[in-house]
Amino acid sequence: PQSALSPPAPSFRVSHFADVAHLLRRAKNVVALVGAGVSVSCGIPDFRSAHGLYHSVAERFGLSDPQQIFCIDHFEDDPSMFFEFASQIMPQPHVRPSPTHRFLAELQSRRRLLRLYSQNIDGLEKRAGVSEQRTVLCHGSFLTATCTSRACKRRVKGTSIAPQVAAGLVPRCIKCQKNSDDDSGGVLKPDIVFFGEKLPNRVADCLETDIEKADLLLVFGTSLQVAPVSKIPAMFYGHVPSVLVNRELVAGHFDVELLGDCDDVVAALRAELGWHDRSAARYVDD
Ligand code: CNA
Repeated sequence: PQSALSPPAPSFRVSHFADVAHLLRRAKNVVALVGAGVSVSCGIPDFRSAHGLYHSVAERFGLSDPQQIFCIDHFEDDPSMFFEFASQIMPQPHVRPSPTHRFLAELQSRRRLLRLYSQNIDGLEKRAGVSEQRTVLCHGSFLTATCTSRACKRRVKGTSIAPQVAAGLVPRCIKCQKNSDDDSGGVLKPDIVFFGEKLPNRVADCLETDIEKADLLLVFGTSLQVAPVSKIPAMFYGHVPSVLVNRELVAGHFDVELLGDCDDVVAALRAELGWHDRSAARYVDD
């Protein structure tokens, strides 16, 4: 079937488009799991690729293990390193969703999307039009931030700390500042999930019902190296067909592996499906 595809025609190691298109045509309850790879074409680097953020972080801060910057213990000892870096991962208002984000929104508008589990913190799935009800932000988001002072725990909107985060400064809680003698105030930590923190309850709650209902699993742009999200695909094996779309092979037992850039794979799949209606996948802010 590859020869029958419209351009772009990427070079995939496995070409099972007709099979995947067939599954998509019949599917009514697709579960999608995405990682940083779906936002790379938007100009947001992933973590673990050769030009990923981990390499720049390791160089800039001289860390042997760049994951340290996202460890909660490290953050509690010294949040300044995280905030020096945070502007690079904070969602920027000018960034547009990728064709893959729009494809996920298209699955929703074609009433085929049961749920999108996203490990990303850039908010681009929402900007593409995937509803909050259909989305599970497994690693939280920058939409809100919480005061780390145990006595306070005040929650604020992410926009209220955005200027400080953009400037590389540690945002402090105004409420704590008013009550403290030394004017310091608790650190306002964006509500993204650090290593050592629990995932939001919504992940387990949604999985409980979605595993029963799903009829297809699509995994896009993730190295599947971060637990416990890396364990999600295995929960669906055997119940539903599973498809990996990624630049490289990752650990797992997928029924189909489409290797290449996810935007190219999506374009080829849409061509195979005959989904040419661009209005089905419009940006919400268009
Ligand atoms: P990762 O470990 O960096 O892996 C990314 C994967 O995507 C790799 O296997 C790449 O080969 C693959 N990839 C890169 N570009 C493409 C592409 N264009 N098409 C297809 N595949 C591609 O990132 P994960 O998401 O697996 O790791 C989980 C972390 C990364 C989560 O906690 C995220 O919060 C965190 N992260 C998020 C963002 C974001 O929100 N955009 C950016 C960077 C990191």
